Amino acid sequence: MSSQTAVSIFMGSKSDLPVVQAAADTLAEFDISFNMYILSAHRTPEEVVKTIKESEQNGVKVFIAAAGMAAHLAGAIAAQTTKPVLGIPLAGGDLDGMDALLATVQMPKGVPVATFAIGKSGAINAAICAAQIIGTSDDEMSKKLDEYKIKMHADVLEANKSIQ
Ligand code: RP5
Repeated sequence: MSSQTAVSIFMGSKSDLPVVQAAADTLAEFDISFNMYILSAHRTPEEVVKTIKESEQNGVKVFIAAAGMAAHLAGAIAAQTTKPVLGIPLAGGDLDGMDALLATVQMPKGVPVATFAIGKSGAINAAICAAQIIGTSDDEMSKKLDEYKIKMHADVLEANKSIQ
């Protein structure tokens, strides 16, 4: 484990990794240091708490948590930290992610979890939001975010041009 890490990504199961990888890849695009953990609010609750504390000692500024079904992981992390917690609801159960979306977004007052779209888009946006949080006190990160937006704009115009 590195001594200074900006983001900790938690996911509830190894089965979540293919989607959560999009968050990791996006953080890497922004050169943000992170650690990733497969730990479950229900199956390994003590290890979740221990890893939150270790993350904070390592200087983590933002937590990202992805889980499906009852999806208590983001809320369980928010219960233990005052750092921002970004929740990614995942599809996988019979309810296709609606279960995880509601579980992640419906936090009681005083314990916020910023909740993103279900699945890969949510994973990417959670990572961009982590970059934005870091960018509030880091001009270089803020510049990278400006460049990201400019490229997105150019890509859409290019796609439009390609079908004319
Ligand atoms: C959640 O239950 C996990 O985040 C995962 O999305 C879902 C199913 O887990 P597995 O049964 O695939 O381990 O806790």
